[in-house]
Amino acid sequence: MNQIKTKKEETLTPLPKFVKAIKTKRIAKSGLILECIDEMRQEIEKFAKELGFDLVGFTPAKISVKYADAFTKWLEKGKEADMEYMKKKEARQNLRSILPDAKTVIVLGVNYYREQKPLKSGHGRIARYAYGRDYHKTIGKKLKKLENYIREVHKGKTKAYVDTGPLLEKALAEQAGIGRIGKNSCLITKDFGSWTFLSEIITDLDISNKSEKQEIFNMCGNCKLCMEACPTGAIEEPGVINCNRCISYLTIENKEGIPSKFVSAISKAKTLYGCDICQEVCPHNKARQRVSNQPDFQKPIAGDSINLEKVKSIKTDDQFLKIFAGSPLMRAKRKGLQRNAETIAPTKKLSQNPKPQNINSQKQ
Ligand code: B12
Ligand code: SF4
Ligand code: SF4
Repeated sequence: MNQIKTKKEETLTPLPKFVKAIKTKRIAKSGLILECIDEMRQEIEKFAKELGFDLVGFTPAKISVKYADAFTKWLEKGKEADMEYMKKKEARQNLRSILPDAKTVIVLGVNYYREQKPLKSGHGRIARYAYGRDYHKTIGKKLKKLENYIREVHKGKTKAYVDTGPLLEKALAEQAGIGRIGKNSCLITKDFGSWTFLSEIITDLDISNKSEKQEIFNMCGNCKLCMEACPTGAIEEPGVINCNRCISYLTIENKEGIPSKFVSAISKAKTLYGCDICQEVCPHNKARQRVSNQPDFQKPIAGDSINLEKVKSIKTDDQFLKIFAGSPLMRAKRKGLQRNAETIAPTKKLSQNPKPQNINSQKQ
């Protein structure tokens, strides 16, 4: 790597131009001459912000034992429901199984908060994250540009994810000082609350803030508002979600019917796709949320609610695709979204054995 050189190497490899231009930093303690790491971090952060990332943090590419253990326990108790992809343990606990020389994870946050209009009668609520274009696509594009920059300018290897790989994203974000995990299990940031998408670039550049202390704000304390507000009791312990009970899982990932014990809660909450309840009640969010200025998130596809009868009336998958192409709602497919609409507002069925009418008695 060209940014770290021992005294011996100093005369051997000429520094590339961009490095020469940067002020050199010497850290005598380790015996190594560490050059321009701070500046490199600053440059990456600056470019990331130009691309529209709101938050940037750096952490060593090693997941702390406390997160790895919590994840193992969560799996052992079957809290992942039917999400088979959550069982990939190896990569979540060892980032070097993804990128063998991994040294640093650059964690990036994007604010997606938006206000919602009061829910109209006959409508179902869409979680805020799914208002417009799918964030995997919009953030994925930004990540590509940042990866290219890191590869070309800083000669680093990279591997990027936005909810697309086997990473413990919230744990990495907490390690990188982007925010703290609350009892609702969401990563709550200082600047935007938990209305923040996370993404990461794993790199072989050794540029993490190893010595920097994370600024910690007072988290949950005695508050339990999210646990009390959850309509299905899915936050079973502080920071632990049982997906089998979570409306977000039940209305998005779940491929089966909605279990009857949750029908009344979903019908009452009118959550057609996803669920924001445990974030809406959080005092940290109330104090920090700011409407997102990301151009990509301004244009509605699903919007903040949908008429339930309209959802039910979609006849074919092609029709569904025409309405929701590019939206996160594609994940539930027509079948899933219509199941959710039926759960909130069951279609009145005609009696299966209608009484035969006496033709003679019919009024003319
Ligand atoms: C699986 C998954 C889900 C599942 C399970 C959610 C969950 N909490 O695990 C379901 C489908 C329910 C779901 C729902 C939602 N999701 Co989701 N989901 C994921 C995914 C793919 C993996 C999460 C995971 O690894 N879970 C396993 C458990 C073990 O991990 P964990 O919650 O991180 O647990 C840690 C902490 O609880 C902590 N911990 C352990 N003990 C204790 C004790 C205390 C006291 C505390 C405070 C913490 C703590 O250590 C654990 C290990 O890391 C991530 C993307 C990713 N690759 O990380 C997105 C992700 C977490 N989801 C996201 C979003 C936006 C949502 C929803 C808001 C969507 C919606 N509106 O419907 C909801 C929120 C529901 C909620 N309260 O969590 C965002 C969260 C962003 C943020 N700022 O937190 C992520 C990061 C996607 C992204 N790239 O932006 N999701
Ligand atoms: S997303 Fe909804 S159902 Fe899931 S834990 Fe939060 S409040 Fe409960
Ligand atoms: S609602 Fe209260 S307990 Fe839940 S995450 Fe927010 S501060 Fe923590």
